[in-house]
Amino acid sequence: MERLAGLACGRIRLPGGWAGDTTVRFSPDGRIEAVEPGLDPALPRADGPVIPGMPNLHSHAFQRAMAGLAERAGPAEDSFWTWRDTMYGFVRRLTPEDAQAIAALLYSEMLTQGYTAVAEFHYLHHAPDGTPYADRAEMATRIIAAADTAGIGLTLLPVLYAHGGFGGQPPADGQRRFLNTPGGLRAILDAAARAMAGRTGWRTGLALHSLRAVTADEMAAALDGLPPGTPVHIHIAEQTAEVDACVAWSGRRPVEWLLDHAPVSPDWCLVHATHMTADETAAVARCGAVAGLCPTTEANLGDGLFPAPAFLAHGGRFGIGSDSHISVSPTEDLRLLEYGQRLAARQRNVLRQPGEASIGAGLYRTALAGGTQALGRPGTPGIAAGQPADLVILNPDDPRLMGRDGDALLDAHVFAGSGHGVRGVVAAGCVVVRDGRHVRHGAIVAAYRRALERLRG
Ligand code: NGQ
Ligand code: ZN
Repeated sequence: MERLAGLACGRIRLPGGWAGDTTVRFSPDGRIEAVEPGLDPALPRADGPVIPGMPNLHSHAFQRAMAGLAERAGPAEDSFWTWRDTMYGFVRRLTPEDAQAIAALLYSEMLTQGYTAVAEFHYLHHAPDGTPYADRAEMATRIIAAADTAGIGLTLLPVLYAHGGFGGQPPADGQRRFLNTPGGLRAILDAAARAMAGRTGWRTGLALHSLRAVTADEMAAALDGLPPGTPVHIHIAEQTAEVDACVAWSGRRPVEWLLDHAPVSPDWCLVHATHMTADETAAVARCGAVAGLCPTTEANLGDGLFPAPAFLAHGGRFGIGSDSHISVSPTEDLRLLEYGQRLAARQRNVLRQPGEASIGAGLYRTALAGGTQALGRPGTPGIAAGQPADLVILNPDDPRLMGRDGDALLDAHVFAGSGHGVRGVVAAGCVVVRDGRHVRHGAIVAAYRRALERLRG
């Protein structure tokens, strides 16, 4: 992949707002070194307006290959839980090679849509019968290899998954590939951290699958000794049945229980957090954790609506993720986030950010900040010195974007349907998307096709 020394940009969205002629210089390891006024003629020229790449804060890569396969009505009422059974059936046959091919395809798709980094919530650890692979980190290594192939930034979150329900219930058969003790998980984490060393912006963190999957003691053991600044992600309060089961077990709702029993801080990302009371909503906002919103998956699985207006009113932070990858588009997820609220409130322009009239630009900026925080990337989010050089070049020839400038461009990019809005993408200083295509498209798609054939055979 071509590594750039920088980019000369005629229009660019910087942390402080839109700017004209600007030079962004990259260090040899792919970080932004300086942002300077003027166009350096020695550097390549961006052939469209430049915006920061979006972090994707929640992904289960393997699920991309089952997108669309759970849209057939079953014998009884379908739900999140029947979808989950389909997913368990799907992972039964998946090999490490398959997982790598699917992840590489997915990550290349993310890049072409303008996601430049991903937090992989990785729980598919073991062989189909639940035996760890000879290398316990085999599956983690496949994710790392896939991110390398695609050239996306990676925050790898090996997931602690130990039980099948609240209070340490035994796991189901379909969950065997996911299971670890805190010690087993730590081994995967350490191996992954070694394998990932040296890549710009890459890091590990820790995930707890859900309060259904870990006991209080296991959670404490997993968190013990984690350096401050390490991202900690957890699925929480996605489904009302989960809330009911949590109350039946503990007398507390999931978010309430978590805030009482865990050191939830800005290092944490509460994925979904759909079902919260007003008090829970305010408390999560106040503690500075990021709400990890995945609107297309949450809609696809019939979760419910996140209380976004109240959460934002309390200063809450959020980012977006594509989760099950029923959609792999940051603009589609941002749009649905706003549309869900419009449908519920019967209003327009609901999720406005303080001091910002533009809904598209406000959502983009806020999700960028929340995603950067959730991926464990310190510093000013976006196109700023010290950050990985993750830039998206919009396509001024896309009719949806023609004649638009500044925040109106972001409003059109987010809201005006789908098109070919992304022309080029630079991730950690390397050109990964050119003319709307991933630079390794052919080889990545061929490997994906072979994996699908294997899975079908
Ligand atoms: C997952 N996905 O782990 O893939 C979950 C479903 C579960 C979402 N929550 C499985 N969207 O929660 O047990
Ligand atoms: Zn998830």
